[in-house]
Amino acid sequence: MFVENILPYRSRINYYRSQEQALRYDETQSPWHKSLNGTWQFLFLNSPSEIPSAFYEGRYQELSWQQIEVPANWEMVGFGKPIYTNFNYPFPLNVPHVIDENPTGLYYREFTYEEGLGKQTLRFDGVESVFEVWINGRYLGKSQGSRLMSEFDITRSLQVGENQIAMKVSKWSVGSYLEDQDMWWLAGIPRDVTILEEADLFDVKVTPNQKKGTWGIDVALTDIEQDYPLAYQIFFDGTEVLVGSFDRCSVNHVTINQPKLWSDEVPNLYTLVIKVADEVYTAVRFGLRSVALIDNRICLNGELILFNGVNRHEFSPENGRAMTRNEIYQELIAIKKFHINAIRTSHYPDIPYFYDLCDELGFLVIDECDIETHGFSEKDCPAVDPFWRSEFIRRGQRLVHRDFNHPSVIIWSLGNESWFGDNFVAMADAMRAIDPQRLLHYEGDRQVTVTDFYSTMYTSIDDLKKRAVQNKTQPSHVLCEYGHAMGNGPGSLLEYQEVFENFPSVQGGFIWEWKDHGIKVIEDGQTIYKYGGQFEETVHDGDFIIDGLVLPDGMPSPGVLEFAKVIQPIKFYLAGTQLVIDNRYKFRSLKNFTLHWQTVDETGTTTPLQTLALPDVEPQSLQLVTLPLIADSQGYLNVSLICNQADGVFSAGSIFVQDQLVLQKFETVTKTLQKSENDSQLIFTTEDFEVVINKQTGNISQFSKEGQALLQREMNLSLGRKRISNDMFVQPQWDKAYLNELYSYCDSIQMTAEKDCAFVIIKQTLTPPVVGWSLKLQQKIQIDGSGCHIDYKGWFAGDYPSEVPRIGWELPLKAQVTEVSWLGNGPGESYPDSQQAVYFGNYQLKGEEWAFSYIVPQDAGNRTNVKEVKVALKDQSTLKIEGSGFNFNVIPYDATVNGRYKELVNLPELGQVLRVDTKVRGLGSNACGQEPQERYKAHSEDFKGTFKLS
Ligand code: IPT
Repeated sequence: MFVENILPYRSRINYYRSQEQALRYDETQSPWHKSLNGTWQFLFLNSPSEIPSAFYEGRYQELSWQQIEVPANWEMVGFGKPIYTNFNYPFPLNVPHVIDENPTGLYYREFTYEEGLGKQTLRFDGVESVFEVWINGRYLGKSQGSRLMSEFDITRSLQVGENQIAMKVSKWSVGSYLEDQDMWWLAGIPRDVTILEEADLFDVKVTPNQKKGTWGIDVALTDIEQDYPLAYQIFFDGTEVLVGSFDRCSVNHVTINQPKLWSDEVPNLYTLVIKVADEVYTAVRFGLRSVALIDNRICLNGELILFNGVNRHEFSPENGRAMTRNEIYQELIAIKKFHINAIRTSHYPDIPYFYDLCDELGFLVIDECDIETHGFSEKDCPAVDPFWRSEFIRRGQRLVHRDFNHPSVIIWSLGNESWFGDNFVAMADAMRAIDPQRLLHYEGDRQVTVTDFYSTMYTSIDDLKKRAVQNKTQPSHVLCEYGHAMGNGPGSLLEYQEVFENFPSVQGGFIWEWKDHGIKVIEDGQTIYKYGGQFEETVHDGDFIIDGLVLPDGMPSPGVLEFAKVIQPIKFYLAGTQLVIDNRYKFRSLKNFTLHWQTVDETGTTTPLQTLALPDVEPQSLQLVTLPLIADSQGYLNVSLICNQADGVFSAGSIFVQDQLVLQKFETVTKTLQKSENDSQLIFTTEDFEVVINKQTGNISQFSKEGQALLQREMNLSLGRKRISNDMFVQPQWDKAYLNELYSYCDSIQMTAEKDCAFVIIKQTLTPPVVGWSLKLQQKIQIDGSGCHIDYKGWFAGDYPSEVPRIGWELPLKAQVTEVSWLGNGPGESYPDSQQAVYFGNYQLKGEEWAFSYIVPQDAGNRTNVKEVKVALKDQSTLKIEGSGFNFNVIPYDATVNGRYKELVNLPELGQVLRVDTKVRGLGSNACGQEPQERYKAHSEDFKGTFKLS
């Protein structure tokens, strides 16, 4: 019912006449490749029942033909009309029947055939949606699966001299039930038709592999009667790096010395050229790369992948799905220029040339099968109906075979929006049997039963974080669609990106979608782009097809500029008077860039552009760069990296990345800085200060001033406070969540240190015992002669309480506080909803005067809107804290408020704990009345703050 006489599935093989030709990898230049693209005779009918008998009887000359080009979707060249639906089917759901009103095209052409090699194959890269084919009047076979390759053996059908080929193509088929993608319903022959001259090698499959530190490839050869050995050569960058011969008809292992790995960042490609017979060569381009789950995380060459991707439909406003090579090339160049690293081929396999370019340019591809049954209800969807089982399996197998050799394809996707059922289970098994290496994706597999990771669409940031508690046994989460780019949009991309970058289990996503697919029409001399409902469709979904980051003609929208900035692989920060460059690439260092910079003051006046040659910056590392002039500048700093020479798709002289930073007023105290490190600590020392960072927890474990250590134990971010009487109803929830006992793990530390400054980025996870929630924290710490600057951001994850008593840092001191002087609200205490009797100013109090003493001890002593505090300690040391309006408090050590002080409370002499809080909950009257108003609560939302210790 689905296919007849098609050849067994295999890779999309091509033959060349010489080794040089094989290396050029352009099948269209090979004499063993005869294209049947071009002008065909065409007869367009409203239904297959109108097909004249002369066609079936091979009396082609009797028909009154029109003409059409192949490849083309016939609706795009004046035959029939396109229909746009999102998930509704434009025909009745009556499986397996096909309506009689079924636009059908008869195709016919003649071609000359000269004797070639021993075997001839007729290859169709895609016909929508079903076709039958005749050679010289004899029926050859049938196929469907619109975006899949079908091949037929025509060795015995051809004759030397003139030949005829005829095809019947229909828009609707039983296969259409599986092709309900959100796109235009189009028909015809939108992809290449080719006759291949073949020698006796049927298939070559190259699998990169890494064993015990060596890289190589497994080459699986499938032949028919081939005599061995077969000579091969391997080339890299046009140079032969290996020669040898394959001596058996199965899997041959080849080791590759000095391997150059493939990645989306550095797409190194090798070419394997096999001499199959005299003047017959085949070539496979391959990349050495590994794709694997490591602790459930999706990794490329051992490094965590972050998908900064787009969904891409294959569509051109002029040609529909019959995109030309040039259109595909221009589009991929544009995508690459926006630093997008991944493409999901929504929702079907693309034109083969697309994958060659992805290998070459460096994209991570989720290669999606041609299955979507969105318009069915879950109960009777094809995924659960045994009728469709074999076709699900067949489509999966055809996809994996066809694209097997492409390094860019790292994940197979079973399809889109088709619910879930046994047919997907069988399909996944069949795909893994052919390719056990790559990972499987399918969004409909909500329980991750056959797939390798969890995939959802348009999930809210809150829901992403709810699921993202740190747990190695939990499958990763990828948003196969998010950021709906319809019309003006999408927004909130930065907030998504922060979650992707800080939660290793959330590995990024794919914007819906790259391009608007309007159809270009010239009306009254004006170019317009039509969408659903503008072609007299009865069922349609309007402008839901105009939902891309770029317009139909490729014009970038503001949305794509925003996306490119948000995902930029290089970030910039200011560390006082210096610039920090953060190279987030996993595999490529930054070489050959010039930094351009200038400042912009509050009136918009810019300083002249300055340039600076950049030092090389290693992948995943930070680099401090001194910009001498910005010391007393105010306003903004504009920076950009300019390519000194062509860099991938970027031409020499073009802007690679850019940013604008806010200049902070900065006290410059230049003191020599020393850095040292041991297994558990990073230590930074200047003449006046020493900062020690605990590499296990990621916290500052000691801050010393003039040789005197101030901290009793490490600083830590905490949420608890001693119960306030009016917190009596909310406190039990906080206790249940173990809010007062957060343990800290360091996820990563990055550092750059120059002679007078160090800059450290620390990512941490804070977790309570027992319960399933956590906090992600990111600290940027700058240490220099003026002290230690801490800039932090945090995100709640998992099943966390919706509000907390406070959010901020505790600094457990060694010695008693004798005096506090501060600039902020005072002199008495204040809380967010109780601040009328305090006044901003400079104040000073003795340690014992700090907090009001309630009969029932409870949290007291908070000061709001504090900009600067000086604390004098009993051991004669002092500590200064500066910030912009924080909450400040001095409290006694109390293990019930911070479980981490348990081991300290019995010490003979203890200091106090300083708090520098970004949020504090108001007081309210809830013991008997109301909770604090919402605006005075400390909601468990993303938070941030900055302060300086000196
Ligand atoms: C989702 C589809 O997968 C995609 O093809 C597109 O239609 C998109 O929506 C909307 O533009 S499905 C939706 C029900 C989330």
